[in-house]
Amino acid sequence: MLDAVKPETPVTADEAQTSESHHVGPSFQPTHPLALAPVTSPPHTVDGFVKEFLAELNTNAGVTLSRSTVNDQYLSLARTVRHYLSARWLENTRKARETKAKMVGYLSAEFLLGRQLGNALLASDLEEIAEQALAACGIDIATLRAQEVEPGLGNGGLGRLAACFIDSLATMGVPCIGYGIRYEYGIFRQTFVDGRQVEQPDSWLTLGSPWEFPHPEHAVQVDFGGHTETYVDADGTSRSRWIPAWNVLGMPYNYMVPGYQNGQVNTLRLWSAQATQAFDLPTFNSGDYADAVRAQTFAENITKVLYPEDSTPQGKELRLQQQYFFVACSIRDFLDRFILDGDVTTLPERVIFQLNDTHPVIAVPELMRVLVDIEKLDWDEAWAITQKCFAYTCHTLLPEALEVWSTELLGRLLPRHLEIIYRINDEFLAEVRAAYPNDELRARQMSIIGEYPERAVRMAYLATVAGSKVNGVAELHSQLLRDKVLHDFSEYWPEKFTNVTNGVTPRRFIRLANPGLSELITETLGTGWLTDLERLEELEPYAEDAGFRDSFVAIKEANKAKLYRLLQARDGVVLPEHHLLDVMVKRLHEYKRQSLKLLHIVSTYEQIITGKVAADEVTPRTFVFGAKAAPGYRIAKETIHLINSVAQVVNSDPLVKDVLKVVFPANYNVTLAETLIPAADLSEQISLAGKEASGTGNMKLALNGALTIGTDDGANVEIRKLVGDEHFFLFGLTEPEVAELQAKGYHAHEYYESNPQLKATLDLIASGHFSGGDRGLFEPLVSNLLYDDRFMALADFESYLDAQAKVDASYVDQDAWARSAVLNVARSGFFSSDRSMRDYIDRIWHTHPLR
Ligand code: 26W
Repeated sequence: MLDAVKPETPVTADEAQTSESHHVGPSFQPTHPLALAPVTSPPHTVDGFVKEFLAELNTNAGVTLSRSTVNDQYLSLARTVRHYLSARWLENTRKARETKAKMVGYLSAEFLLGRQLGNALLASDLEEIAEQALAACGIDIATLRAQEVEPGLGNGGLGRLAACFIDSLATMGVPCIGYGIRYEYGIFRQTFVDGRQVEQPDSWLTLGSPWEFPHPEHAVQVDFGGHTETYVDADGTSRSRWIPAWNVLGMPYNYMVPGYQNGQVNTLRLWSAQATQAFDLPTFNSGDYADAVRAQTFAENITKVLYPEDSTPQGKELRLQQQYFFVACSIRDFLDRFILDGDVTTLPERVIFQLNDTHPVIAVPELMRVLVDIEKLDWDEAWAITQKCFAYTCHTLLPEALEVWSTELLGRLLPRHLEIIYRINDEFLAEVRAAYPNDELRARQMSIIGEYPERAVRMAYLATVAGSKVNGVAELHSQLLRDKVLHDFSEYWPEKFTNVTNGVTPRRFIRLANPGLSELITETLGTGWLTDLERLEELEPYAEDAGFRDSFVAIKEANKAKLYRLLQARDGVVLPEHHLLDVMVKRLHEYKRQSLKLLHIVSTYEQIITGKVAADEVTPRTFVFGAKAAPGYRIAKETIHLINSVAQVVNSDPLVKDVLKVVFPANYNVTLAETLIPAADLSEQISLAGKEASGTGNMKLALNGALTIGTDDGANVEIRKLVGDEHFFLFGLTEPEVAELQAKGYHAHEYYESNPQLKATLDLIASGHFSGGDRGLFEPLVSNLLYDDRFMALADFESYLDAQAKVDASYVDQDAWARSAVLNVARSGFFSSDRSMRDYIDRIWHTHPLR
């Protein structure tokens, strides 16, 4: 059946390669003065903007202002802002190509971009002009901002980090192309039905996407399936070639990545799949209409939807198709558009491809295939080039999150790539055996090919063998990669392993999300801090300034009020003022321990309703959750259900007298984060030590003046070191203590037995108190904590509650709290993604800004 739909075997992608043929070529002699003039951007004036906007509305949207819809106006506004950036964009790309600058090729299956309009207006310094121009047209720009649908082309941390990184590289003027996938449907929209997560498709493209530039003329053909054969070529060399069974076309869509008011604009190129031959006329004429378009549907499926898992790969064939598709397009595209003289041996001087986790690692055998099979380089020369062109960032510590692809599936989908991986492994193991003679166990341990439970390619090992550098995303994480996850490799290649602690872009997560705080900082320090964030340390003395603290607190209160207005408008939730805002926003995962947060809430509630403490003795708190669960992750979805059920009971229990509120706004995404994070007082970073690679929400919250309660995990360790122990609520087992307890054998039930408050808390949940008396509903979750508790929530319960008691006590002294909050901001400048980029450039990429 399947074979029928696969298009006939055309020439291979490489033979069909369309190189520069579509450019106008040498005979192109423009004469008109305008055609010779450099591309300019429109006048940076209100009138200039009005003129561009109305032209867009009338000529592009084809409507008059008076008849235009909000969406017409939004699309026209977006396109108008594009005009102001495109001149610089074209100039940048030209300069990068002509100066043969070394570029960063950031390969990522996810880019969680967030809304584009605000950032584009900021980057092009058009905020005021646009607001005035639209007001002059009778339009409130806020209405148009709200019209934008955010491109949810990512799951969480990894995808958002990629977006922060390309923003920083553009702002630093470093030439970079982000390469990824243009999913037709991004991360699902989360709704709650009776407190349970229900996923809705994310049709983000329905109303058009004004920020993308399709370039069908740069389409790339990508092959799949088939078999390989060896042959002897003209000069007697035995070679292999791939005879693919089917192919699709990769359509590129360019997105601008504007630097912050520096005239630099980099490119994000996202690929969308479509059938090489969209429509099969003979089949159609034979009356089988469905069959005639099946190829198109089949091809489009490849980039139809983002896989919503962010830790447990499902090993689905379509996922591998997605990974190979965007990687093959990207490598072909880079060679076509930047290696103009066709001399691929110069590639290492022209690009460093950063592998954003294992998802794009199939790029390694793909480049080898192109260099050996197409460019006819010999293996060793090709391998030397490949090793210089790649570097690998690992973003996880969970063994189950490390991708492996069965040789059965790889051999079927990408037969030539499997051959190449086998050869890479053979040559590598020969080296290992030479270095560790008669230590076959080590060779088997380090082999890229694993044998159990099935023969499979270990993508993290392939990335480590091929990459020039391997880095973790926080000091503790990178140390654990060296000591545990990739120990054999770091022992063999110590110099290959490094660390680059994550960062976040201050443009989006301070300037755009928290304009009040930004103004206060600029009033105090002047401008410049937004691209040199460690200047925030100059705020330290102001922590002692009561006036400054008052302004700081007033801004926090205003941000809270803005959040409350949003939650009331969105979900009809009315929240009491003057509550400590306790925020836990991140993907729902057991290792992140939303369950421990829940135990704290239920324990506090239990003490009030049982009279152990009087409601008015408790520091009034509003607990805010934001979290999506992977649709197939049962325990995560049950935890969401329990959180919503606890919220319902606590929020309506008169005994609690409003001192506790629990809210869980659905569909946590970048846009909601931009309103939530500036309002937070307390940042919950409570993962089991040794499980969270870094975290980036922790950085955003600290930079917006929230105090952190957290374990010594991921980047929390570096946040605590910089802000100071007295301004951080540390608790819990350390990573070595966790390892020791795991080795000794951890029995969660013992903690339940030995801690009466923990017992009372779990018993209350088990009693059905939050499920209308139905004891069975949350029994699986309770027994999972009592008898499994893989992430030791019960072991850290007591220490966590002690830390929360310290939080309660500290918050009473609002001024001392404000002082700590100011110092958190002042001492968190290190967590700018600009600093991360400087580290990547110094330790891994060795590129530099465009001169
Ligand atoms: C389905 C397979 C899969 C496996 C892992 C999909 C996505 C992943 C990502 C690596 C998960 C992820 O987002 N990791 C997070 O990366 C952030 C950026 O470095 C870190 O700050 C977080 O600690 C880490 O969990």
